[in-house]
Amino acid sequence: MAYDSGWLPSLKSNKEPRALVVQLPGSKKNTIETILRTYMVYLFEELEVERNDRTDAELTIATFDDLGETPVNDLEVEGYLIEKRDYHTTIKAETEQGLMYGLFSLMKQLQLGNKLHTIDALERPASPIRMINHWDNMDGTVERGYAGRSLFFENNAFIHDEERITAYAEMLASVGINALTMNNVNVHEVETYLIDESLLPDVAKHAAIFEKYGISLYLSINYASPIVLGKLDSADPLDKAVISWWKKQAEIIYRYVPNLGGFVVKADSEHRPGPFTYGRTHADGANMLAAAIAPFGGTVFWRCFVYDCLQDWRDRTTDRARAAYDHFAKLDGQFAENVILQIKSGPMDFQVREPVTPLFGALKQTNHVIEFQIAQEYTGQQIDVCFLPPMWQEILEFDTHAKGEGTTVAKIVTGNVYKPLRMGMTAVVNTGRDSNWTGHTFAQANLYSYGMIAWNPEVDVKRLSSDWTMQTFPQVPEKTIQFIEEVLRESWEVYESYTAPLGVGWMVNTGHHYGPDVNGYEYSPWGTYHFSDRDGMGVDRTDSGSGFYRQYKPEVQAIYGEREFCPDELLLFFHHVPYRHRLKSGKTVIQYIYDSHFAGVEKVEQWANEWSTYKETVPKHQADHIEAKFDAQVKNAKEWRDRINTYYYRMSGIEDSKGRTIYK
Ligand code: GCV
Repeated sequence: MAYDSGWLPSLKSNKEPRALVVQLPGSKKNTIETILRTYMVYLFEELEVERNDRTDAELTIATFDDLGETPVNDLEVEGYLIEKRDYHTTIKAETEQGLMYGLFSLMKQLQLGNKLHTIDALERPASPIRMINHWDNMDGTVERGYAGRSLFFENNAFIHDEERITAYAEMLASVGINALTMNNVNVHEVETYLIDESLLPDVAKHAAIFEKYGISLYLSINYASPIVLGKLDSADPLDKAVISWWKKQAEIIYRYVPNLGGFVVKADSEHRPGPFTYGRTHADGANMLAAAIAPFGGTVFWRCFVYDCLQDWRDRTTDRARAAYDHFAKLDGQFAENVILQIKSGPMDFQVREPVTPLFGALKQTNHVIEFQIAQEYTGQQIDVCFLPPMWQEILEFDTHAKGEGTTVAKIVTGNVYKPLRMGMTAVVNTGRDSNWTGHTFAQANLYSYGMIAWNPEVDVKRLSSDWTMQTFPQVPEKTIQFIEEVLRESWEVYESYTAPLGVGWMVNTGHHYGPDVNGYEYSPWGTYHFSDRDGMGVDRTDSGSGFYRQYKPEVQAIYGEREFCPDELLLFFHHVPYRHRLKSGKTVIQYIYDSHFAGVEKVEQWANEWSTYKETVPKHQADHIEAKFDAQVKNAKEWRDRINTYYYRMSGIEDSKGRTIYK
């Protein structure tokens, strides 16, 4: 095998030195059998899978139907029950998909060292949509990909590596992911043909593999397809010729790929075509596509990442942070039932620290999902370690106050506030053809945890880091496990400490977005500024500035709108303050900048040093790989520290109170 199986059982797992007999009575269960034969074999010395009853079976996997029982506990399509009785365990569910999730969960418990006869569970996912988005291009590149080339494409064609795609589907299904787009939301010329008869048979083959694991395949489509493929002169959503072109195309698409989940659409965003060209709204655009695929059960995911990327930096009245809310809040209730809005978690773009977008809480009659970025575009690019679940958890726990106190984002996106909307999560995935799937081995923990959080947003994030570490390094001493867990848990705040300070964001190199360039985006058209001058820095989004904070509910406005109530970590997102402004910690902004940048580098150096004592305890290829990543992270952190500290020393002329080295 050219790739490892991530956290799933593998050669390195601890085996029980005994046999296990599993019986699979009733319906077909081919996927269940495949999973058993692929992974359970690593957990027991000998494995027997039996289709008929066996008196010595210790594990039965069967639907209620197979067992002739009435379903209990409202498990619906995806839930499962693991029941233990006198050394006999049964996984029960209403469907084979439910059984599959039950089996993965059981194997996880076994991997964590629990004995079969002690395991029981009753689980149902919190929301029906648990999706990932690939940003893969057909030439084999991956936009913002840091784990090798595309799993699906090369040389403008499909690769068709069935073994790898099957292993991938198993990995995703093991953490409950049930939907996937295979191509970039920036749909270029070649990828526009993914919905054409020339490529649909290839799409169908992939949809069939993923379907076995309960994963619906979606395609990102080009809004201008009627022009590119249909040779029409317009893509106007209200134009009869356009409507009928999409209708016919949908018939063709679903003839080839009857199980296609539907489309993901990036329209009127970063130079992509969209309904604005024709003076139409995003509801017009989305609904037209939705009507075309509705007869086939298709769904349109419509992205809300719509803003002016040709802004004049001199124009202080435009604020990119306002854009998603300004465009979409007013359209609430106007979208068809099979449209789901896809909303980035923050109002800007996956920065290491941003507030939650005010669009959560503003949509009461519209299906929507939150979009996270597992790919570490702005958070270290899978070179620097940055375990993202603590950030996601903070976002999900944010109280929008939309329907009184306690209206958290988690409650909204799991459909517990405004029912009965179709809700859930999606995320830009971090995988590619690297043997460990994710570039940095530690970045696997982000994919693993995303699945777990999408299944249950209330999951204990500490458990995620420890479960992932123990499953991924099953034969490693306790001390090494503790070290890895600690690094994961601290890593987001450490990354934040040596990069752009106090929520201001950006300051990255333009284009590729790795490493520091304080003014890289300062005079650009992207709406991404820090407004530093000799007196202070930060973006005024209060009433004296863009007024963005008013998009939140009054209780939230009261916090973000006032300097003294605004949390330190978001101060510069909402306020322009003098360098000597005192944070809640008592430190001045400038001293905080110096201190956090020195501390961040020290921490990363400490990790790199400590790794040299732990590396002996993990397999050599992983030890060397992690060492190389730490070394690169130290280099990156130092560059950030010195650029930021020097820049702000030169701007402010204020000395570091501790007299450390700042390159003046
Ligand atoms: C796929 C950011 C990224 C782009 C990405 C875009 C999006 O701007 O830098 O690479 O495009 O977000 O989410 O559509």
